[in-house]
Amino acid sequence: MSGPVLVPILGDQLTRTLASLRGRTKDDTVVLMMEVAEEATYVRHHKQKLVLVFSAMRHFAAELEAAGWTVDYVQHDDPDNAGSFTGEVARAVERHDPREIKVVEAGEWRVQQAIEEWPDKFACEVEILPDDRFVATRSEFAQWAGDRQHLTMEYFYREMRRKTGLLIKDGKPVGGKWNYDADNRKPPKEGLSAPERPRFEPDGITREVIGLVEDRFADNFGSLESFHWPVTRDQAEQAADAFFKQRLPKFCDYQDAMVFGEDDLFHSMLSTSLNLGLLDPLALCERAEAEYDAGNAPLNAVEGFIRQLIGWREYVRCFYWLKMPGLAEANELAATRPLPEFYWTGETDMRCLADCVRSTRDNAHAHHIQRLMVLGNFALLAGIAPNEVEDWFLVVYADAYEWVELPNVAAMILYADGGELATKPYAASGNYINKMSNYCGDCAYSVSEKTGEGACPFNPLYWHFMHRNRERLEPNHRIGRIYSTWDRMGEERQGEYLASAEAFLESLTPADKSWAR
Ligand code: FAD
Ligand code: DLZ
Ligand code: SF4
Repeated sequence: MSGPVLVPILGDQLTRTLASLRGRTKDDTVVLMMEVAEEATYVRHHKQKLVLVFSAMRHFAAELEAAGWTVDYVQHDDPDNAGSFTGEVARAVERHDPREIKVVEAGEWRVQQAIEEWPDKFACEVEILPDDRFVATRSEFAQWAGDRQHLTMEYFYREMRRKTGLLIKDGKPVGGKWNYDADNRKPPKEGLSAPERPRFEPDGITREVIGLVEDRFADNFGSLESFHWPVTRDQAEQAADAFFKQRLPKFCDYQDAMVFGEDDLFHSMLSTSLNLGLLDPLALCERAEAEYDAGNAPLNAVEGFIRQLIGWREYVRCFYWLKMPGLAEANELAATRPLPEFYWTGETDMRCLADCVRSTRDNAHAHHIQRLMVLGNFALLAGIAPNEVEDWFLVVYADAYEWVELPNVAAMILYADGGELATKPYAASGNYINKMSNYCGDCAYSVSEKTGEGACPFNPLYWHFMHRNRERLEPNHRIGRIYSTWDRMGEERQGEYLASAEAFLESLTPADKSWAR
């Protein structure tokens, strides 16, 4: 075979310096990009995610073509579309008779399984390259994990600080501490709101994709009324510039705060661009460090932002690859309750949950603490089956890919991995939500009431969760002491908590599973 080199680029590999493009000559390469039904339907993605991925792919193809690359682009509505990556690569092999296929490994296990079959399926050479857009390699992480019982993120993060040299001076962490998280828990002040972030009006390409999604995915979850995500590298960089100028200084002070109707506060809103490959995480961290060096942002903000990227983001990716495929089936706490319907409709009197679901539906986004301490905490306390929660989180967010979603859902919020990632479950009663938000004041439930019909449901659910998981959780020294409080309550009070929780759980309407798959 003497044809060109075929370079398939997947929808979350929209990076000009991708390993499969580096060093290639343009007249000897055909880039293949494929909109395929299999990816659009393995779960029923939020409409904004579909628009985002298709629009960003089409813009990226145009950018490559403008730079002189040959791009073979297969659209979703092409009548000959084979519907899968493997099927489309097979058709491209027929068209181009390539001498070699060079592809960067997939971000998700499901897709990587398919790619690993290509060397046997196709007659030409197939080279699968590591995705080097991350700081940590999978083998480096596996070595670090070794036979540690807990894979504490903080220690991994320190390794990444040393590896990158970020906020390191003379071999020591700048400011003397590795982590300033303790300074990052300010409750919201009255009237707290963040500066507006740039919103990008849909251009012709995006409008065409909106038409496609409205036509073919009309019944999927979510609103398309306001689609403003960055879909090109230029737009993503504008969004990053605005974050560094306007939000970074307060990024950490209010990182755990929640305000009714304020959907992103001081968060960066950069995860969609990062996960598509439009932004480079290391370059963002270097930029954050430069803001600190220039005196434009305090150390706690800059360290916190860097920790999210070279700490948590890198850590969850490596954790995913270390634990798959078992992680997708993990259910340490044997949780079996169906997902309640209000996760889709937002129809609940719990004001915190209603607001988080509303933001999720309108924006395909909710910020971290809403995902963790409201939506996630409720699923944990109520004992929702991990597969149902995982599907929901994979469907509803524009930044959701299994490599980042699954560790956060299965291990961080549901403790389904048995505590390798989180040393204790992130379980909290209404008190926590009340302290960190302004949700409770106008809620139909009373956060100060512990049991009975009008009590905040998080209060009895918290004790129901602790009680039913006692055998597993009591030996954990980080949480075990809570049981002396429970025991001191006495049987009558305990009975009131358990009866209130059970009455509430009984009242939940299960969701129709067809929302997700
Ligand atoms: P910021 O608050 O501005 O944080 C900056 C960046 O740090 C993010 O853009 C993200 O890239 C990274 N980051 C922060 N926390 C995490 C984390 N726990 N794991 C990985 N990266 C992190 N993030 C996703 O990208 N996709 C998901 O599908 C996803 N699902 C989640 C599910 C649950 C239950 C939880 C608790 C968290 C999840 N996250 C996910 C992590 C985090 O909530 C989002 O990255 C963040 O809300 C995105 O908004 P932002 O860009 O404004 O983040
Ligand atoms: C999320 C997504 C969707 C909805 N559609 C496509 C697609 O049609 N073509 C494509 O290349 N990528 C798509 N993606 C992103 C992929 O799911 C993503 O690249 C894989 O998760 C990588 O493992
Ligand atoms: Fe949520 Fe409870 Fe507060 Fe209502 S009272 S907003 S349910 S935490």
